[in-house]
Amino acid sequence: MKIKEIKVFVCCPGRNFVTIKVITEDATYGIGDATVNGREMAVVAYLEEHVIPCLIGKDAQQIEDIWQYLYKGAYWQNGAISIAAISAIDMALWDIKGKIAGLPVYQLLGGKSRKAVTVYAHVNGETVDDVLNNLEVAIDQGYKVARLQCTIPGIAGTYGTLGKKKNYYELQGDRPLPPEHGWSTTKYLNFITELFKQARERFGYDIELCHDVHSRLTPIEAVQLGKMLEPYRLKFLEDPVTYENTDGYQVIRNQTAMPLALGEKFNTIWDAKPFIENQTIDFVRTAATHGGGITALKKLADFAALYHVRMAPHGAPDLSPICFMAHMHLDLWAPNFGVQEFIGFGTSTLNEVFKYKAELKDGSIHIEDVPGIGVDFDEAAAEKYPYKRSYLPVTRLEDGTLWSW
Ligand code: CS2
Ligand code: MG
Repeated sequence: MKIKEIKVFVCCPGRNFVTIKVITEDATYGIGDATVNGREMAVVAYLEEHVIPCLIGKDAQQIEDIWQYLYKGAYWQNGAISIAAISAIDMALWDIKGKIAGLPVYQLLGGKSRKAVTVYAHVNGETVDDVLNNLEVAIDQGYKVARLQCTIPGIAGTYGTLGKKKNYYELQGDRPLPPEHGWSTTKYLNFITELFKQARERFGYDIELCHDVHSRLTPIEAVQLGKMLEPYRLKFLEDPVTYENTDGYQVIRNQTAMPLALGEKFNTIWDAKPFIENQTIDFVRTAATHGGGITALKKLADFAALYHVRMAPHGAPDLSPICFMAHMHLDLWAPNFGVQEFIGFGTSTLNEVFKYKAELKDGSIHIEDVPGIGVDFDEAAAEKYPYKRSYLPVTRLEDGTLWSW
């Protein structure tokens, strides 16, 4: 079954998304997500100039060979831009294979290991009371796991909270240049324990809690934080330290019992390898769009399982519903699935462009048995929402030093 055409779309139904559609000679098609937040057009150029011309006429059924061809064959193996392109092609080919087989992708991976996919909700606010009131709402809605983030007193624009916005999908339409946010590790460490202390006092230990540090600490500061939060038994602390510092995680690991999650920025299984084989992390956060698609994530899950590391795929709003649904299949299959990040089903605008069926019940997502990945992309609707250049913020310390956002 030969590939006849591959189309690339960039649209902004609230957020910018890069979507591809692979069409075969017999008019079967599959879709994939190639979004790299803030660098969308670089992926488009990579796809149009360097990927698509090489794939026309190739057999759409040979997913593994096409993956190797785009990865090894490029000579320049990794990097966020090229991997997003490979990931999108890979997803689209799994979608096609599912459609040909008449089976949902999780069946092609080996079938279901569980009934539904447990997700963690984003719970945030401007004050501890705000966050805890929102946590009460989440618990009432049936969530079993929640990520708590709070504005830190005295720091402008703290990561992970919504500020004046009501919905995550509003966050990126108005940032044609990167806004600048502040950071102070001292203010953060002086405050953050209170959030989890009060959460446990008010809600007890049945609700599982996570927290994302967004790579803003040094390893020894992360040790301090880990020890401070140990009594509140988090499910995981995410990205305490930037992932380039592999040994830094050993420092944290050796000194606190805090479970660690890492990997939303990993591009390959090789990025994850040292953290997994040295058992310095507990959850690996790699997304299908940024880590090599379904083919690569299946290998990553199998490798992680050998070391009791569980999958907790990234589920931010800058990953499109195609990636979200690809994760549903992987999460249903992976024997070592942990938890899936979830920020809601999005706005009516988003759902006008991406059509899929998934339902949230008791803190878990259930999907319907449809062939392939189970998402459709409405080209005409997408045209109504053209790309808008938009950036993540950058962070500076109080003295002006550039820091990790
Ligand atoms: C975050 C993301 O969801 C998360 O855990 O770290 O929101 C991240 O900031 C964005 O995906 C960056 O594009
Ligand atoms: Mg994160």
